[in-house]
Amino acid sequence: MATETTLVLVKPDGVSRGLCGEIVGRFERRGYELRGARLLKITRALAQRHYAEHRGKPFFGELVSFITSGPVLALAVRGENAIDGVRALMGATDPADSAPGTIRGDLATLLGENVVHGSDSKASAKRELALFFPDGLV
Ligand code: DAT
Ligand code: MG
Repeated sequence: MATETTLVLVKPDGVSRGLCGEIVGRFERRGYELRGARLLKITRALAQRHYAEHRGKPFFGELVSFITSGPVLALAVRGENAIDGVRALMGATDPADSAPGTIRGDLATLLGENVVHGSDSKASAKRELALFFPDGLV
């Protein structure tokens, strides 16, 4: 176990539904610390870089369209074992499989509109934090 920082995005559906406070509150109540926060509209170029691992998959176009459809809230979230811990609070990728009590299990029903993104490994967190917080201060 170690102190880690991870990237969270409240996706456009979460921002437009007014869920930022609810989602940030869950991370804060668990004991994680906010180290950075930015509300921004992602460009197509940034979306394609962020989701580079999914390039070529059938849903890639939809994914890029959705994540660029409105503002997102990008968060740098820090704490003990934060990368896996944040993913656990988020729940399974498909809200149909997300347990009640998780963010997706409580707040989403659709795979394509699943409210949050969280980095899935140390390497992803480093890469994704650099995309959204390029000044390196988080
Ligand atoms: P996660 O967001 O849990 O890390 P992922 O990285 O596998 O999941 O996929 C990124 C996003 O792409 C996911 O949040 C929702 C969407 N997605 C994943 N698989 C999909 C599929 N089979 N059809 C449509 N959208 C999908
Ligand atoms: Mg992922």
